[in-house]
Order: sequence, then C-alpha cells, then structure tokens
Amino acid sequence: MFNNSQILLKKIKEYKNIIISKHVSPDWDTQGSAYGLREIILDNFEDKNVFVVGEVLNKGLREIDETKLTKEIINNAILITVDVANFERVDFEFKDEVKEIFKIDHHLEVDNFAENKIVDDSAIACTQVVTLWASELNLIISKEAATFLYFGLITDSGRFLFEKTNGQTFLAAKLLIESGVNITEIYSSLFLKNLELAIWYNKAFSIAEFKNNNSIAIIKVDEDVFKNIDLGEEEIKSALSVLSGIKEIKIWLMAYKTPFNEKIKVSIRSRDFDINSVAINYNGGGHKLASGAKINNWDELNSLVKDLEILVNKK
Ligand SMILES: [Mn+2]
Repeated sequence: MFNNSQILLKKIKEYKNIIISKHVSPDWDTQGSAYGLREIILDNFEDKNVFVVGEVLNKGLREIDETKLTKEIINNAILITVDVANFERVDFEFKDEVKEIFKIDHHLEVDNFAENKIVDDSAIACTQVVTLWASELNLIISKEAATFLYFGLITDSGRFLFEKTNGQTFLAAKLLIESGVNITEIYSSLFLKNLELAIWYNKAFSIAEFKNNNSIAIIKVDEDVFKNIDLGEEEIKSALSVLSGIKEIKIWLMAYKTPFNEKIKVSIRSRDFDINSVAINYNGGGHKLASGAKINNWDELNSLVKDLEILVNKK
C-alpha cells in the first residue's frame, strides 16, 4: 500500500541504533508517532536501541534519551523523522551527523531532506501512516503503542471531524482499538478541562469582537491576562475553539501578547477560506484552514483583519 514499506522494514533491520525525532513545539501527533513507533520497533525486532529525541509535549523538558546518545551512536544511527515536513523543524541538535535519514510524514512534500520516505499527504495524521504501515507488515502493535498512536489520530483529526478524515483514518482507529486502547481514558486525559480553563473559555467568548457582519471574530489577549491567570500559553490559546462551529463566523482568530515575547502571535482558523494566503504575508503560515502569524503591534492586527475581510467578501 505504501511505496516504501519494505524499505523502512529493511532499514530498521539494518540498524542497531535508531533515533526518532519529532518536530519543534511538539503536538500529540508527532509525539504519539515517535513513542508508538519506538514501541513497535522494540516489540518486533530484537536487539535494537531506540532513542526518542526532542522536546517533551507540555513539559518544557527534553527527552531523557538525548542524554544517552554519544557521537559514536549518532554517527552510526538512522534518524527517523515523524510528522515533520521541513528539515529545519526537525527537533534534534545532531540531525546533520547521523548516517542516514528516513522520513515518515503526512504533510505536503516540500523539503526533500530524506532519500527514503513514506509520505502520505492524504492521511489526517502521521500516526495513521505509522499504524497502517505496521499493520501492512503484520507487525505487533501492543496496547501501549496503540495508545500513543491513538492520541495522535484523535487530536490531528479533531476527533474525526476534520476534512481529511477518511476510510483509512477509521481503518487505523479500528486497528488501534482492537489492539486494546481504552478510548474513554484517552478522551478524559485529552479533553476534560479544569474549572479555571472553563472560566477562561467563558471570558474569552465574552471579550470576542465581531466584524464584517459577524463573519470574522477576534479574541485579543494582552499581557495582563497571562499575568493574572494560572494557565500556560497553549491553554490560553486553546480558547480560540470557543469561536469554532458557529455558522455566521467564517474566520476566527486569537491575537495574543505573552510577557515573554515582543511580538504578538496570531492563530487563525476557518472552515472554508484559505486563510494561509493571508497569514504568509504576516510572518506566518501553516495549513489552508489553520494558520498562524506574528505581528509587531496591534495596528498591524487591523491590517491583517482587513485582509481577511477582503478574503471573505471576495466569495
Ligand atoms: Mn500531524
């Protein structure tokens, strides 16, 4: 099914030392792919050293495996990158010093940094690619591996809501559930929020501004919010979701200034407008329907919003 399934198998057999790296600012898809693949390799192949490197999601720490690496190991290892399109986003200091690189990904192929790869840009998640690859080769997927992989599948697909969710996504979900994942536990750990976060979501909705006949909605967050609430940047940012799923709102965004950064970061979302085409003009970019930007001041936000209005009104 995938072009290079056998090559990846061959490479794993060939190398004793395997390093798996995530993308910078990890999410569950890259981390679930990395941990899931590590478990699959350890469960199916004898005598392998597998090192997962990079930042640990939500912990602000580096993976402990990084401390176990020596120059000798790195020089003789294969590096498998998961969920990373661009080489510069591979979160590994010594990525230039490994023997070879294999890429597993689901983003558009824009940076040909690995000679061998499995890239399926129709997949909603990288963990979908890892799961279907393992299944194709009849590899054992333990409950532990499946749990890591399911985390990525469920988050990148927005609980099977996003556009690219397809039959292959549900096939991967079926395989993982049959491997024993406890979906209730996973949903609780991902989606149960504490009261403070719920209160912030409520506040975020109440300060939203609506423009262009309600087709554009903006939540502006200044430094004071960060100083007065005991929530991290990711949690504060996640309140953007309170504006999703509302018929009138075609584009919704959050612009926020943290006390630790000079710039104002902007997260932009839409169901059907190519907001990325605007974001790239404001020091940003991402996906067609989910993108980000970085601006210098609140005046620039007005100009960004104007551009979004033009985008909406064009249709
Ligand atoms: Mn992903």
